[in-house]
Amino acid sequence: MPALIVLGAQWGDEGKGKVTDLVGQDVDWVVKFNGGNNAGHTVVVDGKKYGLHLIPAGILSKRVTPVIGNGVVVDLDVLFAEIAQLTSAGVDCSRLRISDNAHIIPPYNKIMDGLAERSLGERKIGTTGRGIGPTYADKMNRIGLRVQDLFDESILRQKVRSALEGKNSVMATQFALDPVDPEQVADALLAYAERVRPMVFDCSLEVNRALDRGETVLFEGGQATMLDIDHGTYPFVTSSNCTAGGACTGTGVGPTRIDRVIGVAKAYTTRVGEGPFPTELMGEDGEKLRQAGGEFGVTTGRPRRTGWYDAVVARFASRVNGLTDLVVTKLDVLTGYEKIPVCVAYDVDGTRVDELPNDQTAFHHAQPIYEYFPGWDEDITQARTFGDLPKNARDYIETLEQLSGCRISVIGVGAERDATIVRH
Ligand code: 2SA
Ligand code: GDP
Ligand code: MG
Repeated sequence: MPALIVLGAQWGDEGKGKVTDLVGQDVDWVVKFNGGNNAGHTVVVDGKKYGLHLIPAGILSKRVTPVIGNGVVVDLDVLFAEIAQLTSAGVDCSRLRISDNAHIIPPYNKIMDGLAERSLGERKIGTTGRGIGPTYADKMNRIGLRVQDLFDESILRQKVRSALEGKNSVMATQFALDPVDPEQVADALLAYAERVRPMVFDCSLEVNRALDRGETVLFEGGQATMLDIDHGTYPFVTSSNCTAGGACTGTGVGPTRIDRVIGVAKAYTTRVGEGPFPTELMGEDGEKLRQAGGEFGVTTGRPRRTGWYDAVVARFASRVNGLTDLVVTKLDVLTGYEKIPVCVAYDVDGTRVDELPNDQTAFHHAQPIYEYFPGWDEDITQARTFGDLPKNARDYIETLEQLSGCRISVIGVGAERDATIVRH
């Protein structure tokens, strides 16, 4: 299995960090291909909890070279704060590599993120406020700053000045804010240059060379399929390609080199931020699942919206990513329910729909059609083989597998690295 992608199959926080860490024990490289410090992964190893945002979860495995690919957006303050935090927790960060083509999140884009949300008012996206959207917008607008610009002062200064021309005028005219001084921004970024330099490399060249040598590479996706800028619930999405194609564009590795695409889904569903969510539970029922699953944002602490497993979303994720495997996490959280509903299709204005509607209004109107499956009361957190699970839990997994159109290879029954059942 030389090259595999691990990505989110729902709206994020499926437990990709844990899966990457687990699979990362057996790979040589972990390459993050999209997103930035909007991501939040909690990984628990030997009872110790690590909160990761920008640095790939592979950092926790000693044999891995962790890489921040060209598709990632990098906040340098966060990068060095995270390195300092991990180092003080005893994690060796000296192997970290960063693509010279990765884009930098300049401080003014955090301001722009907040202003954009303010302007949208009730139609706001519910972003993490980390400057992600404006930085990807700058990239597409060809006014972005790349890591390699840190090593050419005059180019960097010129780029910051020209990016700020338009933004300062928006800030002044629409929000009565003082202009941001381009020279101060450039000074602050340039101050990082010599610390960044030893980490910088040609991601495409080196990762392809590693594959040529027969080394194994895990491509780590941030956010998730339903938050993908092209395939997600636009405009309530993040600003990058979180789906499998993003692993190629975000690293410079061609699709013919990828062997497996692993989607991670919870045994139920969560979403943080605004936007449609057909199986969402409101009130007490939603709160019960939130508490049972500890569903609070790792980056912002926001309570996550919770709901039942949506097999329509899973089938969609299988299709757009070409999934070879599904990992279902947090099965333990469903212990104690008498009956577990699973959304098998939608009712859209009186018509049954089996595939995810592309039409945004249809998706906003989608009502879940549930089938109900018997639950279990036994504690399953110590189960380590499929046979250790109670029959109803096994049946639930087999039902999800059949409805999702993808084999379920791995099941999570707890946050710890070893609280995992490998099936195939
Ligand atoms: P942004 O900041 O521009 O990427 O926000 C756009 C939408 O993408 C969602 N988004 C996320 N959804 C789930 N988890 C994310 N990471 C953190 C975590 C979230 C947190 O792991 O818990 O701590 O709040 C993440 N990052 C972005 C976001 O909610 C918007 O809907
Ligand atoms: P990511 O963004 O996809 O990496 O997911 P997060 O780390 O944001 O959220 C997943 C949460 O679930 C984390 O707190 C994990 O420690 C936890 N977790 C992962 N897998 C399991 C599991 O199988 N069972 C339980 N109970 N918790 C899990
Ligand atoms: Mg997360």
